[in-house]
Amino acid sequence: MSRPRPRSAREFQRAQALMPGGVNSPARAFGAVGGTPVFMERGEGAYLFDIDGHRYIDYIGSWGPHILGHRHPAILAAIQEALARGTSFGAPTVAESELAELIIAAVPSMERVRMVNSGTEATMSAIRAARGFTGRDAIVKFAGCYHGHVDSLLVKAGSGALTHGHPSSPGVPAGCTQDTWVLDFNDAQQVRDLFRTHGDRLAAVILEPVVGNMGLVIPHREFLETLRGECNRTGTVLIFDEVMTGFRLAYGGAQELFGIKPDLTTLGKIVGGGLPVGVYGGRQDIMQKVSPVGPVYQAGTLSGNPVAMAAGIATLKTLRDTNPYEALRDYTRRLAIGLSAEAAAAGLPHTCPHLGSMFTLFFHAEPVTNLASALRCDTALFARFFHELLDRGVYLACSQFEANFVSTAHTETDLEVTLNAARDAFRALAQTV
Ligand code: KE4
Repeated sequence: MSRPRPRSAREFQRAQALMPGGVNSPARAFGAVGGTPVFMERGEGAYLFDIDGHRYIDYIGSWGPHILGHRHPAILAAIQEALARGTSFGAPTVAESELAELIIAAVPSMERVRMVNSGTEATMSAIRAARGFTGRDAIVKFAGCYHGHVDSLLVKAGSGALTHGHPSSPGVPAGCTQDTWVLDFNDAQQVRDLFRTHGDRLAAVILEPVVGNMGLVIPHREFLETLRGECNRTGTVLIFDEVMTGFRLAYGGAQELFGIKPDLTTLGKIVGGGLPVGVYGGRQDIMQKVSPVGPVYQAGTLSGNPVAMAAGIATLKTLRDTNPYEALRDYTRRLAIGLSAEAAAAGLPHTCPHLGSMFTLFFHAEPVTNLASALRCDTALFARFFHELLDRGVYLACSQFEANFVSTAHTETDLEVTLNAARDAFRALAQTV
């Protein structure tokens, strides 16, 4: 079944002599699954096409942005129309206000927003705003959650940091993380214990309200409610990092789904429609601390770039006006149930949680509820599963510790092809375990 990819192999060799690992983001390096990363030439709807001429059903969607599939006509038209007026002016544009209005209408907790260029910038800036607002230094994160490569948050991080085995990165001085507490996700008692002893010192808690960066880990409602209550009691800023879940799980994100209102929210991925956009925002009294109205400095040459704004506006308007979330949930549910049935038929221990248009197939029989349980997955088996699917034209996230994404472009035929490929892949695995 192997699909020869000689051009990817040659291009990877070339890239490795130019960029660390031959990539511009470790998540793409196939570090967790081995083999040579596939160099892509173009995307179309639910599909990616590599430089060796192979087509893949794409469940990464550029790690989340392409909820509407590749090259959605409304997004392309908006980008082209913006390009006709220029690429960047270093001055305010109407498009920034238009995207801000769409975000604020979709996410009521975000009373004021600031555009930046990546999820990392958004989380870094949100932490700074929370510290500036409270005058406190200590922050709390959860093991396995990934919030971008922010110094103070690269502690027991997920995603690529987990995949590449460096969840706490060298190069980050102790001074950057000495004020970072790391608790276990979904452990409400740990939260209560920490807040009881240190609550008045905590500037912020930051979490992925629904985790994608351990693979998909769904929160216990009590955990989220405890966080909200403890932050209310101590004046700690509750930050929902919705870079992945924003506009993904619902138009209003995970906070709409779970009915929990954070003080600050970070966004990325979908909000830029495939172009570089991050956003942070929330309570007006906190955001008023941000420069130039307040003393918390944050800036960016290309922040609010008009071409990226146009892509974000077109994406959000399309999601708002078509409301595809029920259809996305239905496809994802049937896919996850089908994958689980095929894995069970092959006798392979697994769980396949799904929520909205996100899913992960874990090679671990018990539910994955936190980092410790995620680390019990059979990552070697996952790596083989990944390549069995890849060689059958199905492109999953190249790590056990990532979520997969369904788009509005995925069809019934794609679902059938995916499940047939998974059945054959599981059978191939079962013969060797
Ligand atoms: P970026 O700086 O990569 O735009 O966003 C960082 C980030 C922040 N918060 C959450 C919840 C995120 O998932 C991310 C980035 N996600 C990874 C995939 N798990 C991006 C892929 C990559 O690093 O190449």
